[in-house]
Amino acid sequence: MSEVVTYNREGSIGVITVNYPPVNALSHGVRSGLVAALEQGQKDADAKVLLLVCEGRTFIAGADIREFGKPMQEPGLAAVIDQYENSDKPIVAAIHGTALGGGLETALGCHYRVALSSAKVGLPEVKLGLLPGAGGTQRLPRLTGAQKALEMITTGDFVSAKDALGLGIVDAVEDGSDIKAVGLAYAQKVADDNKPVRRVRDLTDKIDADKGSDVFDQFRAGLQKKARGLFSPFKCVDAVEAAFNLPFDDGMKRERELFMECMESPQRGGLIHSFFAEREVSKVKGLAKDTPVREINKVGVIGAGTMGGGIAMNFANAGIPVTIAEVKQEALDKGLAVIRRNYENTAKKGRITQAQVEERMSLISGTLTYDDFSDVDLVIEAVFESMDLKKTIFGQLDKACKPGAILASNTSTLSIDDIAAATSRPQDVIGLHFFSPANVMKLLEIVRGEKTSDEVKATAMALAKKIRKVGVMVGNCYGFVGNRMLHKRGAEAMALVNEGASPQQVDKVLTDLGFPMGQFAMSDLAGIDIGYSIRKERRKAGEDVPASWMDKLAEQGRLGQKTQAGVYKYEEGNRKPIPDPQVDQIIAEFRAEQGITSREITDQEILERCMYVMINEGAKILEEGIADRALDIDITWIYGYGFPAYRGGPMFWADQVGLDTILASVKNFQDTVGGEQWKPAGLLEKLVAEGRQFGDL
Ligand code: T1G
Repeated sequence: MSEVVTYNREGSIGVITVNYPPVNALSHGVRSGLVAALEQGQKDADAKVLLLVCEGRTFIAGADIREFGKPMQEPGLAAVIDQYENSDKPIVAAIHGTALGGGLETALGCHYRVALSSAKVGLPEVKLGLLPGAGGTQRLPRLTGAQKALEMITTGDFVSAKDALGLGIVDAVEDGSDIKAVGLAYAQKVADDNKPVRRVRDLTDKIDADKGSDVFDQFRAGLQKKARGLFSPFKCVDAVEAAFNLPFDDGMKRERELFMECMESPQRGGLIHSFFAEREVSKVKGLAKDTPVREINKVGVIGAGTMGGGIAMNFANAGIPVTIAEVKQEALDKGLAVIRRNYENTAKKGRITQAQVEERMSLISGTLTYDDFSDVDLVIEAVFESMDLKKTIFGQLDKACKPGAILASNTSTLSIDDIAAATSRPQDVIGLHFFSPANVMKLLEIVRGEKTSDEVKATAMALAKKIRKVGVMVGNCYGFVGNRMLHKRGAEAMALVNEGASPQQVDKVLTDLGFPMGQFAMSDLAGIDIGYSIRKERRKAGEDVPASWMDKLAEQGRLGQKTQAGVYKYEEGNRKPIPDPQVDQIIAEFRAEQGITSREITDQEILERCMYVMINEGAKILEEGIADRALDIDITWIYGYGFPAYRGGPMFWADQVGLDTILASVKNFQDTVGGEQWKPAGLLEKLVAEGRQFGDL
C-alpha cells in the first residue's frame, strides 16, 4: 500500500486519500498510489461511490515539477486519469485549497466535483512554459466552452470556486473548512440518488457550439502582443482547438505532441527555474527559520513623491496604517491626491471597488513633523538621492522613533552603512529598495548593512511577503545587485552609441531578447534628469564620470517621457518611443567633440557587450557575497528589471549560453574595449576552468 495514497471505506463510500506534503503534487509515488487505491475501491463490493480527497492545506496542486526533465516513470498521469474516468463506480473529487494543473485534470477525470467556497482551480502550466498535458485542454472546454478554456489555459490564472461553479467546472460549492465531511456528504447524495458515472470526455454540447469558431485565431492575434516572445501560449491555443476539431482520443494525442514540444523548449527550463528560484530567495543563507520577527502594525514614509506614494499604497493595500511626512503642506496634499487618483483609476478598471478606495485612503494620513512617528514600527525614507540629506533625516528619526522601530531607506544606490552610521542604532537600519511604480513592481531589494540585526533582516523578509512583494536579501555596495549590474549595462550601451550604434539599435537588441523596453527607452521613463543629477552628485564627490551626450539632452530640457522628448520623442498621451533625428544630430556632434569616428556595430556585439558585462559583474557580486546565490540575481532581474522569466534570469541564461563562450568574449572586450568592467571575474574564470556553472554554486 502506498504511503502517500490510502484507501478506506466509510459506509458505502470508498475514500481515496492523498497525503503528500506540501501540496500533494503528483509524484510517481502519488500516481501509482492513486491507481492502487482505485483498484481497491473497484474491488470493494460495499463501496458504491468513490471519493477522492486530500489531506493538508490543498487538493493536488499539479504534477511534481521537480520530476520534470527527469526520465518519466509509469504510470503517466493521463493513463491514471483515464482509469478514474473509466471507473464503473461514480467518483467524486472533493476540492479544497488549490486544484491546479494535473490536480484539476485529475478532478476533471472524476465524474463529479464539489469544492469549498475558499477553493480555487486553475491550469497554470503556461506559467511553467508548458500546457496542460493530461487532458486539461480536451476536458476543460467540454465543460466551459472555447472562450473560457482559452482564457484559463493561456493565462494560467486561478478561478474561484464560485466562478468555477458558474462555468460548470465544479458541481457544488459548500462553505466551511472540513473538506472530507463535505466530500462524504456529496458522495452519499450521489449514492442515494443513484447518480450515474458521468464522463467529461463524452460531453459534446459545448464542443458543438464552438466548432469552427474564429475564437482561436482571435486568441492567437491577441497573444502576439500579450505573449510576445513566449512559446507555450500559442501551443495552448493549438491544443484547445484540437478539442473542437478532433475526436477525444485524437485530441489527447495532439495535446501530447504539443506538450512534448513545450517540454523540449528552452523556455520550460527558464520558467521552472524562475518558479523555484522565487521560492528559494525567501530562504536567506545564515538566517535561521525561527529568527524572531517584529510586528509591523504602523508605518511611516518620508517623502510624498512618486516613490513615497507608491510605497505607502503597498501598506494600505495590506491593511497597515501609514503616515507620510513631507516638508510642505502643498507637497503633502499633492502626494495624497496622486495616491487617491491612482486608486480611483484602479477602481475604474474594476480591479477594486470604490469602498476599497475609501478604506485604503482612510489608512493613509499625512504629517509635517517626525513627532508623529513616535509610535511607528517602521519608517521608510524615500527622498532624493543625497547622502547628506539622508544622514540628516536618519539622525532626526533616531531621536523621534521609539526603541525597536526599524529605520529603512529606499535608496537605490547609496551606502546603507553610511546612512546607519548617522544613528545610534545601526542594528535597526536596513535598505528597502522598491522599484517604480512601487505599488506595482513585485521586487523588494532588501539591503543588509554590516550591523543590521538578524531580527530586522527576518522582519524585512516577512514584511515583503505581507505586502505581496518578492523580497531578495542582498549586501551593501554601490547600486546593490540590480542597479550595480544595470549601470554596467548602461555604460556599455552609452559607449556603443558613442562608437557608432544608434539608441534604437541598442534598444531593439534588448527588446528582441525579451526585455519589455530597452536601455534608452527606460532612461526616458525614469527621467533623463535622474541620471543627470546622480552623475553631477558623483562628479561633485570628485569621481571621474565621463562626458555624456545624455547631459546635453538634460541641459536642453529633453527629460524623457515627462517632457515628451528625451532620447526618443513621444506623441501626446502616447508612450511609444519614436526615434528623433535631432538626437542623432546631438550624438553626432558629441562624437565630433570627443574626436570619435563612428563605426558599423553588429547586433551580436551589442548583445554581448550589454549582457556579458552584466554577467561578469554578477559573478563579481557573487564573489563578494553581495548576492548569496545566482538565483538571487535572477529573481532581482526578473521582478525588478523585466528580464524575461522564460530565460530564467541573467545568470541562468548565462549558463544556457555557456560560461566558456562568455568568458572568451569578456576577454576579447578586455583587449578591444578595455576598462575595469571587462576584467574577467575570478569566479567566472574558476567556473570555466572547473567546467561548472552558476547553477552549481
Ligand atoms: N511540484 C513540486 N513542488 C511544488 C509544486 C509542484 N507542482 N507546487 C508547489 N511546490 C512546492 C514549492 O516549491 C514550495 O516548496 C512548497 O511546495 C510550497 O509552495 C501534467 C504538466 C500551490 C499555489 O504550476 O502555484 O501539472 O519552497 O511556497 O505560496 O498538466 O505553490 O517549501 O520547499 O508556492 O502557498 C502545475 C505550482 C504543475 C502549481 C501554493 N501546477 N504551485 O502556493 O506555497 S504542471 C502549478 C503553486 C502540471 C500537468 C502539468 C503554488 C501553490 P518549498 P509555495 P504557496
